[in-house]
Amino acid sequence: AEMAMVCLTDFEEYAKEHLSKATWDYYAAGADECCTRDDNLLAYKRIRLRPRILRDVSISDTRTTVQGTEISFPVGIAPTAFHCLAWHEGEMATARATEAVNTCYITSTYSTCSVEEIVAAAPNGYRWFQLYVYRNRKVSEQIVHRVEALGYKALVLTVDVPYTGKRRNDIRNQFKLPPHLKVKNFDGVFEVKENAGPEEYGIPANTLDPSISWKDVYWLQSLTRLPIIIKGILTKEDAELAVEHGVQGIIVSNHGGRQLDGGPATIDALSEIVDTVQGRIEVYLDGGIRTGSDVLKAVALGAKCVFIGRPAVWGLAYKGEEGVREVLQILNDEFRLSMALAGCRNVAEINRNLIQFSKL
Ligand code: HOC
Repeated sequence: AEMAMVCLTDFEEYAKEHLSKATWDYYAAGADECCTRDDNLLAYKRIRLRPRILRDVSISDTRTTVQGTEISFPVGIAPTAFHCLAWHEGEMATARATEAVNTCYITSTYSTCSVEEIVAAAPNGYRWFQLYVYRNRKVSEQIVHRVEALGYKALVLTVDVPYTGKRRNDIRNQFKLPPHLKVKNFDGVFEVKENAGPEEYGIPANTLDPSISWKDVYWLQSLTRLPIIIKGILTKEDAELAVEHGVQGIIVSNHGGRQLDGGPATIDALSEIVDTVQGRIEVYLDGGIRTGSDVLKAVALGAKCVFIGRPAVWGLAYKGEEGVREVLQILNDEFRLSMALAGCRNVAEINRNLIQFSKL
């Protein structure tokens, strides 16, 4: 009999059983001892809620907005690489699922379908594009113009990969993108090094620019009129700099714990950032979301929206588009239920009063 999927970890179990070991290890990877990766989840379990009662929760509305666009609930898809490793239609399936559910899909630079294929697969989807800055700025420039012309609605500048984190199992497995898959967005653009180091995954090597700095935000602004959202901020100091540099949003992220091990869980870093930003720009978060009550806690602490990375990949591994839809649907159902049980009828009613600070 088919296994009934009840919660997100059911998809994790399925993916672990069905993906190749090297693929599973790549997606599961955290840096070094995986302290930060694991703390992303555990931190939610330390937070307790203060539910309100007798507030007529017969009708509940999970809709919200990001950058002025309505989405069905405050959960989108974080950028993760190489979706064709998990499902043959790869990012096209992810795009269709997010279009069907009406939420935001942040397409990874390292997609195994091109941005043109992704947009054609789900023409009405709401999408942002995750951007890295390359040593060869022309490469970044070209992709910015391409995604702008394709109707992407924001650029998510990822700033926490001056170098790739040390992921032990990837090194042991000598993980590489298999030869039948390509980083389609850059087909023919990068030279693929013959003997790329393990940290380069056999894909465009020697390309990310470790010298990027705040002035590159101005460079990016000079290229595009799209909103710029910085992904990878974990401190109030950098949040303030982001606001001062005129960006439109921040994603509090530690790259799923795959970069600096020992950094904070994102939910623990969120409050100082929200306090600093004071509503001047939107603050989002990714990392460790596994249940609807995790979403509720993050929104209560000031995240306008959260993004799921690995759970979407598990959904893909389970059943492609349908699997990703199921993951989002389960999370939506759980969020709606947690909201109601906490006495909130809509997202606007979720605030810090829901959090029991004496427990923190
Ligand atoms: C060329 C190296 O986001 C991950 C990716 C890291 C991208 C590095 C690519 O696996 O977390």
